[in-house]
Amino acid sequence: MPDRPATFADWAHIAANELGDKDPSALNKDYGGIETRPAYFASDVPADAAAAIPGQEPFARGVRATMYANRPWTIRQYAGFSTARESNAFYRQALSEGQKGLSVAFDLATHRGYDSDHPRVAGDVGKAGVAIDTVEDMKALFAGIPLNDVSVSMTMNGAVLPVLAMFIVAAEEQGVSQGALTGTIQNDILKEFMVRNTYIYPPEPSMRIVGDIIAYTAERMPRFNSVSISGYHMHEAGATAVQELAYTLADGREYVRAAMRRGLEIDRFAPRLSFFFGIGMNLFLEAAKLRAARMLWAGMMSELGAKDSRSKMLRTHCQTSGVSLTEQDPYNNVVRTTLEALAAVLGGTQSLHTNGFDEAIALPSDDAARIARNTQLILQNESHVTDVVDPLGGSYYVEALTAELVDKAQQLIASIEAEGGMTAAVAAGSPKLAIETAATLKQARIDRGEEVIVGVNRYRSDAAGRVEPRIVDTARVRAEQAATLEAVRNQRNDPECRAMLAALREYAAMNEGNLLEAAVAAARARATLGEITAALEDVYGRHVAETRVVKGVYGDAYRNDPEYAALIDRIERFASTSGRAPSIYIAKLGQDGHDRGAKVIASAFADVGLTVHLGDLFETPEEAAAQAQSLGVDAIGVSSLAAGHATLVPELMTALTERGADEMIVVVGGIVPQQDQEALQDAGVAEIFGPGTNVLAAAFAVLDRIEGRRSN
Ligand code: DCA
Repeated sequence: MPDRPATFADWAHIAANELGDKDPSALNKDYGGIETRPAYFASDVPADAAAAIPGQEPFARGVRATMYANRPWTIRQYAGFSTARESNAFYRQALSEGQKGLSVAFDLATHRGYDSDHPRVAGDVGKAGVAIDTVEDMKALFAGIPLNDVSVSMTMNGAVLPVLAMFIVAAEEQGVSQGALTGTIQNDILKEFMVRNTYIYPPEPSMRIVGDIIAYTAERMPRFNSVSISGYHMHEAGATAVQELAYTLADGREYVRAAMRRGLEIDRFAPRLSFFFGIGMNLFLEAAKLRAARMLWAGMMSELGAKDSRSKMLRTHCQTSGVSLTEQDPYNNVVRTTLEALAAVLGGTQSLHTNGFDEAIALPSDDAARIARNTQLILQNESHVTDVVDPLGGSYYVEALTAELVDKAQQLIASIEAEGGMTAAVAAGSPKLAIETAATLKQARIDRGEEVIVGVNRYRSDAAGRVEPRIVDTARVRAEQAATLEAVRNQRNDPECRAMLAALREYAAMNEGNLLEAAVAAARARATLGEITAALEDVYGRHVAETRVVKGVYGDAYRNDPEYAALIDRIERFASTSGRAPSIYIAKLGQDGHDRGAKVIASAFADVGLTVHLGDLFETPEEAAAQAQSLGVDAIGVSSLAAGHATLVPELMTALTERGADEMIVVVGGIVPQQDQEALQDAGVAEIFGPGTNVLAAAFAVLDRIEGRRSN
């Protein structure tokens, strides 16, 4: 044994006996630009890691000296569905069973600033979250929940002004002043333009709204976190760990700069900026990611001039990964979520959501929600992981990985800076394209079996359990919401409400005043969410994103693959007999902006030789039918990830029939529960591709259908 710290070379010497002719580097792994070796040693640990103390800058080992030994993380489950009344009952039950904080999921109609009775949102109301139209809904949502005691996070970005305003007014009418409110508003619009797509206005006015909220809360809501700078959605869209870190922190820097440009002093608002990361299955990488994030933020904030140590603390919420869940053999998801939760805890998260095991299928059932919550309770109460602060500190591997992540993320952050900062990069679309490329690569690796997913591309089982998901009756929710809306509109003082909306419009048009302050006054006068949104839309307009398809990535990964070659061949034969390639229109219907699946499919199908038209986001079924017909495509592929399909796909079929285009093949991909599958097939849908579908298999199936239809 050497009397100095061991090195990789020492190990390689010993390992040679087991490796034979194989070079040790054959065991290296690539985690999206981070290359790991099969063994780590004291010599791999950077010198500053040994000096790190929990609770001390740059906080690699945690933002608190005592961490969970003194106070465990907050169990904060993201939930919301149907009406405010039903969600309220769910929250109260959860709080009585050990949950500590609330986290509200709003439906897509609310996200995009439409009242529930708006015709564009017929398929979305109450589906992927709770429907909120007025202060009355917000009051019902928190009835019997003391808002001076329970901290509330609200995932809202597009319609952030009316939602936060209604929350403030609901609390006020519950007897809790805004200064006493604790919680977080997501208010992170930049990542919406990159991945999640629940924006409303164009980037520039959207950034003004973020700034107004930071300013308002800094002054009047000192306990409230003004932004939850989110990497989660990038993670879910397929970003690598380095991309998630770099883009999230670069977004954070952009918000700080925007607030400073308004004359706010950095240490006045920065302690209330918070973060949100996604946690996937790579246990140590994900734990190291949180450690690296804290180091990067502390450095960045010092550079920006922060003096207060609290301004440099990266406090974060984490959520286990939704895309890591599988529809096949769904009980495996309990195990996946447990491991991801452990990674978040080992990384030192402040607050955590664990997914329900049935979330690859639909909204979590009561059973799945209870098990998800209990996963955290078991970690906190039975596993003893809370007893010691940062138990991974000093691990050769984790410390080296942390340093490597910091280094690679810094390089990417520097390149964003060279592009002119994140707002400019987002406008140019470069981060979005980089994430889409990473997602397509990952899909190709899964389809080729290079990444194993148990129960999906290996170890499939016929005995896999089924689940009974929660189904929301949108028509009923819409009817109830419409009745409340009507009552509110009838009972309010209309001239006063109109005056408040006019003032809001004026603040926007003149670029003066604080928009949140005006929105609070409008909400108090019972203006609806749709009206507040529309008042600003009059001035700012609604943003329409450009859709682009990544080319070549999927095809490159498949070079030399016989099945891939067979598919290409078949498409070429089709083209030579028909005089053109088979064609498909990929549509996203309703307000569901989750477009990773649609983008990956569009990109892979284009690479195999189909003519692919990618539709705009947020189309109505009628608009999609008209587009597809005018393009003369053979098939329409609808991607549905937010439960709107049950209403929207049958409407699409009707629209096609009415236009005399019912020979067009319709396939659906995404999250479609068994119950809905039968209804969709009855409506004439040719194929349904669930999560985990191999993309080549899907392309073959679509071709079979197109050829079958043509030969009939
Ligand atoms: N010793 C003493 N006090 C502690 C300790 C400790 N070891 N750990 C935490 N605390 C205190 C904190 O200082 C904090 O009080 P403060 O707000 O007055 O400073 C309080 O306990 C709450 O702890 P914290 O760690 O801040 O946890 P949360 O209130 O749950 O906030 C945070 C977490 C990430 C900052 C917040 O933005 C959040 O909850 N985000 C959730 C976002 C979300 O749900 N998104 C859904 C998609």
